[in-house]
Amino acid sequence: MENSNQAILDRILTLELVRVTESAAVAAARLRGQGDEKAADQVAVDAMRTELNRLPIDGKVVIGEGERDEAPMLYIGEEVGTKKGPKVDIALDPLEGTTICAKNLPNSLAVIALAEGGSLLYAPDVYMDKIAVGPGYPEGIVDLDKPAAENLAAMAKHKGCKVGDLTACILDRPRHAKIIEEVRAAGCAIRLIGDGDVAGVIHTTDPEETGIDIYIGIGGAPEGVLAAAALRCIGGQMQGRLILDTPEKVARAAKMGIEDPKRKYSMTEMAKGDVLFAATGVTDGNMLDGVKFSSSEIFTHTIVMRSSSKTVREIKARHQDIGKFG
Ligand code: VTB
Repeated sequence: MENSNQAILDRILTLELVRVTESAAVAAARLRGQGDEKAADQVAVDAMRTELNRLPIDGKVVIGEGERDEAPMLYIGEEVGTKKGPKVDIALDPLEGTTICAKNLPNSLAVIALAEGGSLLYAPDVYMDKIAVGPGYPEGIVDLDKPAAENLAAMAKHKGCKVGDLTACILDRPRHAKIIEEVRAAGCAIRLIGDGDVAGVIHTTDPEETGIDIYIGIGGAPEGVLAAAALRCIGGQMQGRLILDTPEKVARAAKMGIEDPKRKYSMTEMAKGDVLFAATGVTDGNMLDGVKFSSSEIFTHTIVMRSSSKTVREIKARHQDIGKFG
């Protein structure tokens, strides 16, 4: 398989993907702190789409900016790429954390995942209940359906530390009041984040660097699939369950092929097959630096990885041809 044309192309694509997220990140970074989420998102979408259409792929957006009638660009089902290349599914978020970018707070990212056609979960834009931990734990160490205290105790036992030495990352939302209370009662530290749970999940893969051991809570389902794609590449465990709490959502999900509305998905069920993932920092974050501008250069910091080889590359780029970013 590694010597087939497809595999060689995928290896090249891994690096090509960097240009795609770099371009979106630079565009969004120009609008950091401007308080205009929509404008920042729009420029990121435009830049990502332009770069994607240069890639030698026959790509289909499966997780994108929204349904076709609500998103003019990078909508679910849009075909991208030169069409001269492998059939691939694409999940993307040109600006994950629009609010954090608009406020210039940490951890907004430009993100993309690319996988063999048919291997990403076609998730509707609803909420997903998620739990994620990084590599190094035995399979099944945590479970979405177990109480937080039990999950945290199992992690601490495996690590040989106290629950109080662990930190959980949770989106700061009223819907999380109960889980926050449970985690605090267990003695675990919490980092409450305003937005950006793709970064929150990825941060579990390097607790020493990020200070995050586990991600818990309800965020967007599209972000869940993107995060699962990332963990597939670095290692770690994740489970997700779509929140289909109205007949309308159940019907929408059914149209996308989801038969069991209560199903708990493993990481591999959300992103199977060979997956490529890239993220470039827009604002400074715990793992990635944000874009930096000088009069003659632009600096970007990107993480790019591939599930089949588990290679994780960090690319710090200096762009002197700043005109290419428009
Ligand atoms: C998360 C987070 C996103 O939405 O998925 C969150 O990753 C969940 O939705 O950055 P609510 O904001 O409705 O709670 C974002 O914050 C924004 O897309």
